[in-house]
Amino acid sequence: MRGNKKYSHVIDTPDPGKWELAGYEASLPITEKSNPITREIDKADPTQIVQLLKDCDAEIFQEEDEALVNYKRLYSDLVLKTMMDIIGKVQEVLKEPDSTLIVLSGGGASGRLAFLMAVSFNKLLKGLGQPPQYTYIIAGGDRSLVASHEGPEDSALLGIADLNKVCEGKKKVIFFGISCGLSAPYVAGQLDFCMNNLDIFVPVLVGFNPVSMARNERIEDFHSTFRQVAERMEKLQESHKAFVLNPAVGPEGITGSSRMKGGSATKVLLETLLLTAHKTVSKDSEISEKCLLEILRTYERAHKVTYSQSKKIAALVKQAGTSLQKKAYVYMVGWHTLGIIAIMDGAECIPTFGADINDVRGFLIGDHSEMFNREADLIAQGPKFAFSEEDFVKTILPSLTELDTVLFLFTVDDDLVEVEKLAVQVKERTSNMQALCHATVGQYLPASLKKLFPSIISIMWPILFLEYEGNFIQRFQRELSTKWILNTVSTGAHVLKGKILRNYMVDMKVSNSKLFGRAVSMLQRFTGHSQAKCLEVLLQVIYDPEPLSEEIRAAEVSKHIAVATDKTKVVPTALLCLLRSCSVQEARSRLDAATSLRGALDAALSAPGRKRGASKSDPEENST
Ligand code: F1P
Repeated sequence: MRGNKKYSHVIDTPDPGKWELAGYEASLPITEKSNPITREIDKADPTQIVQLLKDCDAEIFQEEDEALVNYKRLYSDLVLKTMMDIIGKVQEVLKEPDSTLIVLSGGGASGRLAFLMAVSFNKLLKGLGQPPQYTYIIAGGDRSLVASHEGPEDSALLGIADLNKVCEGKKKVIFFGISCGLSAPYVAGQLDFCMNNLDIFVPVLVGFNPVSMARNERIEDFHSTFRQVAERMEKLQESHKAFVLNPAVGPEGITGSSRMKGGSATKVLLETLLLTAHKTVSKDSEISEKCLLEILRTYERAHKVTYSQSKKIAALVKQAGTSLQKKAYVYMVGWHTLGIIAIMDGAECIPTFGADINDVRGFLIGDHSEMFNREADLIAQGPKFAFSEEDFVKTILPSLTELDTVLFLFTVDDDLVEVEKLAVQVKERTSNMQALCHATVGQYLPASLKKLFPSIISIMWPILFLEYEGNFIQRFQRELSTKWILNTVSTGAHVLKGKILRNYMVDMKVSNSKLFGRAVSMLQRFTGHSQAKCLEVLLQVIYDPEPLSEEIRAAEVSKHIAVATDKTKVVPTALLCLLRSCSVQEARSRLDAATSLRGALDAALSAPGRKRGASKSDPEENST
């Protein structure tokens, strides 16, 4: 451990990782690098999986090391200073509620977090008797909140149109565009639009790569790349007209899975910033670094408190993994915002692990009126968009079996009679029930509820005597803690099911341009073949049984994605074709016959006669 840390940390923040060294996977942005910590997560047991992901999460709080490449980190002076500058802008808007708006926007997990935070801060305002001042935008609209829908985040023009709609008639708007990888065209378009209308907008880009690593690929319906937009933002930051908030938090435990650390760090950064703005406005006090640090430390504390339950989390990983291995399901029912975290986690398993809709699925118990922009897009729209208590009771409960796992997520302040009622109903169908319960020291669960669950992860939080805004810290901690546990459980369960190779999401869905690029890069890394060859084979698999024509080869990536989105096992099939020099058909039948996808791919990687370079244990050497 380094001796000269600037702040007294709550958790032992790790030493700098190998990924920080200058040459490490140099061609990849941080958010797409593979994390050296989890290189062998595919072979880990549940206890090890929890430990590895805990260590990855701790990197969020790691300090900048000037002796190394010198990435900005969460606690870097520059980041704290940017946060304070943005807080100043947010304060101005909070003081003038008429015709002003704070917009949070993103695609996929980032859009769902935008939703969660808009809901939270409007609730905070409501408690003060003030009207809502926040809104969210998610690529693809409200349906993307509960279902996997990555395609719309590829359109910059759609982003601009959606932004225009919510900002109509507003005189001042703070716009937070979240894209963990500094990559989503949808967000790039919106930020660019804001910069063209600086009389109204203060744009803030939130993500976790340096601007020099922002995506530089052409955007099909736009004139600039994400990087060009981000560079323009950086220039405008000099005159405080735009801001880039982009500390490095290290590569994800599962390569590219920005729902994990990226999502958590988004929550930590923005909640800290917005809460400080509210606190200072209501107390009419100065913004201070001390105030920011105090809140950031509470999130560090949440990491420590959460992972003190590692043993029980590991048991849950094992149980969820067993359900998935037996082709059964993992349902998570969460009260209030914990339900939003559950829905988020389930929806993200679909693109990340090529999971089926019910494999891991979340439901929101409790009132959801006033949460959504267009609730009508979700209610009674069919099984794909089911998310509520009513949906769970009507459609899932009757079909539950002994092989399924049901996880209850609640706090002791929720309606425990209601929790018990649902738990009794679930228990009639499966004994595989688990609970994650948050309590404050001195609060206890009623014995009748306790005895319904074979095991409960009970997280005890210290009593905080705080003023009104400060109480939200407790709520945010519980949410983040739940997010960390659910991310670990769903990731761990899919690792146990054999969906991960080394630390790569080999069975991901090829459902947008970022994911298409990731698929090609993954094929190159594992096979050592050229980009052109990997692209060719990927297209063969996507279009199979149609042979590749020159017209297909020349088509825009969006066309390939439209065809690939609904197909399964695209990347593993392409990988097997390349590794075994076999046809698409043969690769498919091999995968269909295999008990574990990882097993089939691993066997191909270590087959005798395979070219060296393809199966190197050190992916760094094999970097593209
Ligand atoms: C947005 C996102 C991710 C999702 C998947 C596709 O990423 O939707 O949330 O898990 O990777 O992209 P970003 O714009 O926040 O980088």
